[in-house]
Parts: sequence; C-alpha cells; structure tokens
Amino acid sequence: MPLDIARLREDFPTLAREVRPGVPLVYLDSAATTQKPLPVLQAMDDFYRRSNANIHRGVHTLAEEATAMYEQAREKVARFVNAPSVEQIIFTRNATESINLAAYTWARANLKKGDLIILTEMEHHSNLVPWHMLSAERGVDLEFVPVTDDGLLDLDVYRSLLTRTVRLVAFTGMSNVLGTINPVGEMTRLAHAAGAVVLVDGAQSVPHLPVDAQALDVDFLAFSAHKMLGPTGIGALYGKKSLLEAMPPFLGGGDMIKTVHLRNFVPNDLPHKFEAGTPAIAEAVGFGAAVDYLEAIGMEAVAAHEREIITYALERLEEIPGVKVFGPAADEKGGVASFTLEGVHPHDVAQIVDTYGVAVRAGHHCAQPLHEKFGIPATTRASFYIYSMKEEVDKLVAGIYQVKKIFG
Ligand code: C6P
Repeated sequence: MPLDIARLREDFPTLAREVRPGVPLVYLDSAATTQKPLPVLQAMDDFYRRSNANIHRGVHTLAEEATAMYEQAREKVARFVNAPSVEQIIFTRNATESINLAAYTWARANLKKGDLIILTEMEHHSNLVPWHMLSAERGVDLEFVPVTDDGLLDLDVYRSLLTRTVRLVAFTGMSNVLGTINPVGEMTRLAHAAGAVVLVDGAQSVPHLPVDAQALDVDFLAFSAHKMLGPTGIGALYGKKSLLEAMPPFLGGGDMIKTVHLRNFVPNDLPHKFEAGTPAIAEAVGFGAAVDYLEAIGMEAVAAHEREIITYALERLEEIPGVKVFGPAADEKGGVASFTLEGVHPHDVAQIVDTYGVAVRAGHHCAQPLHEKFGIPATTRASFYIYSMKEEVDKLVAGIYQVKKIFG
C-alpha cells in the first residue's frame, strides 16, 4: 500500500511552515537531518514534564521511571536493527562518535603499525578522519576502494585489496552524496573470509532501508537518531558482543564503572561500559519514539516511497539542459540527488532556490575526497524522506529553471 503522504505530513509541524510570508517550505535536505514528527516531540516533552530525573542512580520513582524509559529506548533501537541483545546497543552522541568509539577502543587495542584498513572513496569525513588520526598515531595503512564513474564501488579492486592481510574494512551503507546503496552483506562476507572486522557507517542506510545487523553479519554499525526522525544529540553503535566485551572503555567517568578506588577502577558491564556520565536521556526517549514511528510505517514502505521519489527526481532533473546528476541509476540508490548546473556555482543554485522556499544543501557534504575524485569542488544536493512529494521535486525543478534564467 502506498503511503498516505498528505496524512503523514500532518505529523510534521515544520513541513507546514512558510519560510517567508507566502512561501511554503519545501524541505529537500533530509540527508543532513530529518524533520521531527509530533510523537517524537511529544515523547520528549512528556519526559521533561513528567519523568525528568537522572538515570541508573536514584531509587526514587522519577529516577526509576526515567531509567526505564531510557532502557526501553535502547530495546526499541536494538529491535530496529535486529541486534541479538540490548547490551549490543551503545548510545553515543551521533554516528561520528560511534565510529570514533570503535576507532579509539577496538582499533587502538587491536591495530599496530603496518596493519591495513580498507575504506572507500565515497566515505563521509566521519569515516575517514578517525582513521587518518589512527594512521598518523600508529602507522596503520589505509587503502581505498575506488568509486566508478557511475558512482558504484569497484568490487574487483575491493577483492584484490582483500588478498592482502586486512584487519578492518570500514565503509558506508549508503553514500550521502551519490545515494549509492552498497552491497553490505556481500562486502561483509568477503571481508570476513579475508579475516577482517567490518564497520558499517549506517548514518544514511539505517534511516532509509531495512537494516538487519545479524543478517548482514556486520561487526559494528554506526548511526544517528537525527537522520531518522529523532532528535539531535544521540546516536548508536551496534557491535558484536565478543568484540564489545573485549574492548577497553572509551570515556571515563560516572556510570561506566562497577567500582572505583583511588588508584583503579573496574569497568561496568555492557552497554554501560561505554556510556560515561549523564547521557542524553530525553533524546533517547525521542529516539525510541522515532523508531516506533518508522516501524509503524515499515521500512520496506519507507524504501519504496523513496525509490518512487528518486526515480521521478532523476527523470525531472536530467531533462534540464546543463544539469548533471552524480551517482547510479534510481534502482541502485536511495533518496539523494547531487548535481551540478553548468556555469553556476552549487551555492548560488541553493541560494536562489531558497528564495522559492526550497531547502537543499550545497558544498562537498563532508565528502571532499569524493568530490575531488569527480573533479568538482561542490554539488547541490536534494535529499528525500518519507514525507517528500513529487510536487516538491517540481518546485526544485522550477527553481533551477529560474537559476538558469538569472545566469542567462
Ligand atoms: N551527513 C549530510 O548532510 P553525524 O553528523 O555524526 O550525525 O553523521 C555523520 C555522517 C556519517 N556518515 C554519513 C554517510 C553521513 O551522511 C553523515 C552525516 C550529513 O550528509 C551531515 S554532514
């Protein structure tokens, strides 16, 4: 059954606003962050109005209520990615912190000079810079799976890189620029056959596709709540239990310990070992509500809607003379269309369409090496989600024709 988008949009107060008098918002920047539905806003508001207390510390009613709400959110997130147990979901600030957690704990405990990490050319800076930093500190080697002209990973090169001794393969489930949906299961199988650990940056895939951590057999999966209808300030790292248990703690402080003495401490059990200090409690509650909202729709339906929108968007964008869209065809990508318009800087495109209410992102989208690969400094990017409509694509297209008119 197709989604009733008009009905669903009523849940998103932001989508009903005007950016200027008479100019309704056309929000095409969901890859940067999504809008938030009323159940998420209400869950967080209710938490602060009724149950606000610190967690895992008090025995009073509110403290117990808050702790239960926080831990229920973890259960929901665990169920959403099909984690075998709740202890395997670590709450972090965002996908970036999740990747850094793995880099600072698992990688620093296990990798040494000369060890090889395979990344790809389409990675977000969040899945590059932590490994650059490790490489500078430890002398680990980095290799990159190339991106083909049509925006896919070159799996032949990947296979040949795996003939070397590889310790870690870290790659994105879906590119935030090209929209490419990578074959995570297949790449993981190959990496495991070569003896490597696999970290998937799920910042774009978990919000948009059904993602089953067990079926994919990934070792680590990083994602952010704010890209899947939840609040900013919270994300998660899923990890295999044996790896998480063997890893040293990340940050030190309250809650991540069992006992502390003047000269030593004993770390807490999973998942608390990796959650030092007062966490983002209300945000966890909002994250749980976002998961409920997405599950009620069904991730198959989310993906199908985005496929329909991106198919239409590619058709419409590609008919505009001078527009070049990057990345694969619609059947291999999620709801992301990054493009250039001949003779016009991507920032100018974004600024001019904004005068028509159309919110798109311009720049390198924190994937500068990928833009370098294509020999361009920047792109304009339209990105879609469950609330996106074909009429909004039409408004973007009309805006681009206005840009062309202005620039002659
Ligand atoms: N991409 C975009 O506009 P954080 O900021 O930690 O929530 O997510 C980081 C991140 C990691 N990987 C991928 C593939 C991403 O797309 C992002 C965030 C946003 O494309 C903001 S730069």
